[in-house]
Amino acid sequence: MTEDHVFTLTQVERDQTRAVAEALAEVEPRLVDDRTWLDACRGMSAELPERLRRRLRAFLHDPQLDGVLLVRNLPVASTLAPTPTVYESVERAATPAAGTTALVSMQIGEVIAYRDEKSGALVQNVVPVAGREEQQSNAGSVPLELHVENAFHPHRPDMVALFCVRPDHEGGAGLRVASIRRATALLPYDVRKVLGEERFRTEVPPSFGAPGGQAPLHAILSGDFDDPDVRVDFHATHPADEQAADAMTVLRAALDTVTRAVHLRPGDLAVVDNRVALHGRTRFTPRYDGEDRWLHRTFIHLDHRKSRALRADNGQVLS
Ligand SMILES: O=C(O)CCC(=O)C(=O)O
Ligand SMILES: [Fe+2]
Repeated sequence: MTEDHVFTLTQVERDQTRAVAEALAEVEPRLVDDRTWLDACRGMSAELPERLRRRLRAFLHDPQLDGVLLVRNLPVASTLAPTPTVYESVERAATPAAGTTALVSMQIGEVIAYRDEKSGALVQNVVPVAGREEQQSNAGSVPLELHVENAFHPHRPDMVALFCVRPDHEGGAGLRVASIRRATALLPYDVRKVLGEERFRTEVPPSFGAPGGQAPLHAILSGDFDDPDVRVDFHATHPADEQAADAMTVLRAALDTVTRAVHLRPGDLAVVDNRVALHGRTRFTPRYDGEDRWLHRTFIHLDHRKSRALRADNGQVLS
């Protein structure tokens, strides 16, 4: 990958960010999901370094070919708690790391969550969980298939932010990112046409109370023919007919060709544009010793109003 997608804070900018995150960590009741704290976070996100805010603004205008922005050299804590080990772990405490993740996310848009996923918490932990190694979720450690986040959901995130708190022991775990903007050029016209038709279904996870019956048909590519949005999860999306299956196979090969692995280091925050890029993860070996790989994750909507009917009291959680 060219380095166009990387933005590195200077030491001065890092210190400036640390000061904002530390001030935010003092805001009562020091809970991420609390409305008062979130209001403070939204406001304080305007105090992030100007160069970073400009870069985020440019990324919102155009996510470039890769559909990912990697912000490096954000502040990290000098002492860290052990990596959580439980399933569905979330970060309710407004630690500086959770605050940093929320500050950058709030500068991009509105942080949202789903009542039916990770108990509706806005900052979630991505950690390996013993016994779930083989699972196609962020608790696993086998390769995680490329996917658009919550591809089944009509109000899926526009952006996904992943902040590295702690890397895996061997530094081998890679966040995989594949951009449809890069893959489209590799797709024959006829394949693109099929992918643009409602010939695919994406399973709804049981936690979202899958209504009896089949998930609705949807297209994988939509919008502009030459610069489409993408909606597919290679674990959960299924073709409805043979031609659709063939088109998915070609799409998958094209995405595999353009996939890049990003090895996140502490203080790195990846912003993935969930409309034009898929993400996944390479294999790694957890030890479950409190020092395992640990990311904070947020979901971001760019037009909060669109999901208003699903959010009680104009809060952040969709139900
Ligand atoms: O572990 C990773 O790098 C990404 C996991 C993932 O897909 C997610 O948390 O949404
Ligand atoms: Fe994901």
